[in-house]
Amino acid sequence: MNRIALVTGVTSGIGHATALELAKQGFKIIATGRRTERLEELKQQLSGVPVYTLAFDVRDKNAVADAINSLPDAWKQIEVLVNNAGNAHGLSPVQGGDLADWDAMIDINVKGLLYVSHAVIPLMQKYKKGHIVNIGSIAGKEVYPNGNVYCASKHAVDALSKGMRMDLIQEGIKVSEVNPGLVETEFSEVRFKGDKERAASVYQGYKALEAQDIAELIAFMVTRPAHVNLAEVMILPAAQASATVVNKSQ
Ligand code: NDP
Ligand code: 8X3
Repeated sequence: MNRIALVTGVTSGIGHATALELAKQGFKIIATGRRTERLEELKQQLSGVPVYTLAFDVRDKNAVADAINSLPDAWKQIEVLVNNAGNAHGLSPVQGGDLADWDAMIDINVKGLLYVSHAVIPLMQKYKKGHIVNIGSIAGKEVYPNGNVYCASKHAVDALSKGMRMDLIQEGIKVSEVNPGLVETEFSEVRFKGDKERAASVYQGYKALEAQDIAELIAFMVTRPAHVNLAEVMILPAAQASATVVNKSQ
């Protein structure tokens, strides 16, 4: 197989598991994130699999374009793009919101996804083939108290996924969206700015999803026959019914 998948945010959580799972399915991996030492670790972990690492901040549109343009020709035939890089920053009422947190969420989750897509889509257009998987969230379908800007950023991902699907259909490029509920990753540690105890409490009293659960779903989506597009999937822990209803008594 000579299929290439670019995954953003492979240095942790869902992106890391997705890179490993797609490699297992035979994809060559373009692995991106900011933490270069973790990119190198992933490369070691995938020894035997062709891996190309690109370190950039998705907020920096010039860095994104330069990184994608710097790929050797053999790596430019990207078939699958997983727009995964993203995070929540803070959980507070809008009247007490931190402007830096708001900028981070909008710049990373929304504009970053757009910058990476803008750089990769022309490479897919060349071959009239491709599959973009955007990682949205249940927070892109519902709003919860204090989730204001994070929820808005994921609602934007939801709108962009639908819009991209419409626009790219004539290019032969599939667009899918995966909307996870609670997944135990570094997500809450980032949201709560390194407060490990508070982060751990988010996942206590029930069995949260694991990054691997999402990775397997993504791998399934991108290995369907050419005529099939799993356009949108919400994946929740069995203990979760909505963004705010979680059975923590298990
Ligand atoms: P993690 O914090 O474990 O991973 C986030 C990844 O995003 C890291 O690899 C990080 O890499 C990368 N990233 C963050 N900011 C930037 C940036 N500015 N530039 C480049 N890369 C960046 O979280 P998850 O794996 O949980 O999150 C992955 C995606 O899943 C996100 O979009 C998140 O919103 C979404 N999601 C998560 C859920 C959950 O409950 N965990 C539920 C629903 C959706 P680095 O720091 O090295 O740059
Ligand atoms: C991550 C899930 O519920 O914390 O997108 O927003 S949630």
